[in-house]
Amino acid sequence: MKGWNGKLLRVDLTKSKNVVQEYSKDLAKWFVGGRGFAIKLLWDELKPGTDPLSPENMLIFATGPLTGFILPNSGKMVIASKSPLTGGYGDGNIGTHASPHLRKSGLDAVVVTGKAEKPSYLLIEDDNIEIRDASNIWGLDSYKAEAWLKKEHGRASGALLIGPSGENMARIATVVSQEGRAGGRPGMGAVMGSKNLKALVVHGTKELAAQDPEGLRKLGQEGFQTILEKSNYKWWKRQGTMATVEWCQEHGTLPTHNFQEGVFDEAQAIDGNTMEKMVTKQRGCPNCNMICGNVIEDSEGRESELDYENVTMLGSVIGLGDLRKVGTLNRMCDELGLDTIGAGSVIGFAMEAAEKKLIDLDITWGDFEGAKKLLKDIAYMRDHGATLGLGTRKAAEKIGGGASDFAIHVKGLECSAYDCHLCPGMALSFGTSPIGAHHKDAWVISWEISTGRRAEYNPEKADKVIEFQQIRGGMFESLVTCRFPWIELGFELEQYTKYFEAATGVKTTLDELYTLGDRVYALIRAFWVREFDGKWSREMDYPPKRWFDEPLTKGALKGKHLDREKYDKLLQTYYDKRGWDDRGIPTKATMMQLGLSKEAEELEKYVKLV
Ligand code: PTT
Ligand code: SF4
Repeated sequence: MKGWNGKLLRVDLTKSKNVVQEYSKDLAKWFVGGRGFAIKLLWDELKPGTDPLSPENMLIFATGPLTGFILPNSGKMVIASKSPLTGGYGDGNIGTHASPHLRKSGLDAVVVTGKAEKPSYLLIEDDNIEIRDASNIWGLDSYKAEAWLKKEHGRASGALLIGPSGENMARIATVVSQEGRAGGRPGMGAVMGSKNLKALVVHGTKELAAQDPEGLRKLGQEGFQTILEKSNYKWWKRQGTMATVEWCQEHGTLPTHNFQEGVFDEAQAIDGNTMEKMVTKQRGCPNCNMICGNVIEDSEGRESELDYENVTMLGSVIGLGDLRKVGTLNRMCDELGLDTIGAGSVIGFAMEAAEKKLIDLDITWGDFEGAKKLLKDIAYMRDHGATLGLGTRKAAEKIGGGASDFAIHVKGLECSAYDCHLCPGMALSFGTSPIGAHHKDAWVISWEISTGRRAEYNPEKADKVIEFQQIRGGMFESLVTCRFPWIELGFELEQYTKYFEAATGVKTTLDELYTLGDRVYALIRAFWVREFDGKWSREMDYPPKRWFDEPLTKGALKGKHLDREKYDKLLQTYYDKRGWDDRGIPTKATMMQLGLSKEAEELEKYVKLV
């Protein structure tokens, strides 16, 4: 089984034991890697109803068969678990040196269960696997803790770690690496903290075996060259994801003041052009020649690595029009290990709740010092932060008084930075994303707007959402490489089938990889339904209420809002095309077609399948 190492590491922190296991060939064949592995392992092994913050929950770090080879953008990894933020399936994708190192240690994945007696970190150095004492770095921010770990284990090693927010189990805590990479928005950092696990440090030196090493080497070389020759390359290197600020402002989709508006008066002050004048260096993931992390000096003279989501959620969403100050909030999130999207969303929510006098908090739109204080309070789960750190949905439920009407989330995961008052396709993407409101699976907004039919609810929008979910949510998350060469520069998708064949010796087609996406999606949906004990309805796939009920009051889109009836029809079209029933549950026939007959049987214990 070349390409795959065929082994995963299981660590039980309660018993302080670990074992390297060979996994079945079927797992590789049907679920490939990354997200595919994660959902299959969670489905098979996690007891339904497990408390996400209990020792029994499983925390999975999973690479794919392309990870770590010298191929374009192959330094990524999926981190997955049952989410303490949503109660369903959660994962994130992070670029980190830990990814190639894990593969070079002879492993494809690590599954962590249990809870260590005291703060610990997991060390993997090829076959040497140890659970080590982390008491001296527990409580440190992620920058300081990573610096200590690198000193101890060498700069070349890779580390994944949590900051204080993960230790305190803030539900919007993420996993961080390399001072500016983050992954696992649905509270993966809190799961790590609940296990007393501060970090995972990996150093692998073995050779990663491919079926056709020479062919793969050539393909990789050509791939890197093709990227350099793409017409968009130079523009990408200038602004990376930050070009999206200007684009969203122009199209009225830049979320502002907790998604009340789609334009921000001070957008220019936080956009990519402003950033270009401030950039001091660029950083990125391993095996990448189009690195996109733009570093600026923040308002306190420290480095901060910017991305579109970070800047918008900590800028326009909270009414802050000063890029260096936004940079400071962003840097704090990285240090504290807080997801910037979750953090910006709960702060925007808190500002609105304060304005409406639903909470006794002295904070107003754009209040930089107030936002700084809230970030710390959330990370340490104290004062108002103890409520807000539960995430927007739960905080709103606790606060009451109609606060849920302006809690911007789907299934408990805060929306990433796209206002959808007039983007039904993107709203459908948020509604049906397998982890809650994340743009990562189906970023259809650019297509939707550029076709000039953004206000329509036509069936092509459901098709596009599904196609993107197959490519981005299925294929890239399971092969585990960065999708940016394809979506940002137009790198050819067919190349990935060639990489797959040269790495594993298994011939595949894009259609087969799309079917893999459908399989992964059906099983993730089954997992949610099982975790909700069969109590599932289509309302779970609705976008935030605000986009239906509160029209925009500013800009060219003034007066626009989503139409509930039309959205519901579009959702039905989506279900029909996916072979899911009216509740949004895969039918028995769909499950069988995807090779999930055993899983369908299990699901029938919780809900009657159509
Ligand atoms: C991702 C989400 C995103 S998506 C961003 S910016 W983006 C935010 N980044 C954060 C951050 O930084 N610090 C922090 N404390 N919290 C953050 N939360 C937010 O998390 C990221 C890039 C980006 S930048 C994107 S879109 C692409 N995402 C990919 C993906 O999901 N899959 C894939 N196969 N390739 C991808 N390539 C791109 O990677 P989550 P990274 Mg991230 C600092 O994980 O949980 O999915 O949330 O991984 O290494 O930082 O690269 O405009
Ligand atoms: Fe990482 Fe950006 Fe390169 Fe993708 S393009 S691998 S996110 S640095």
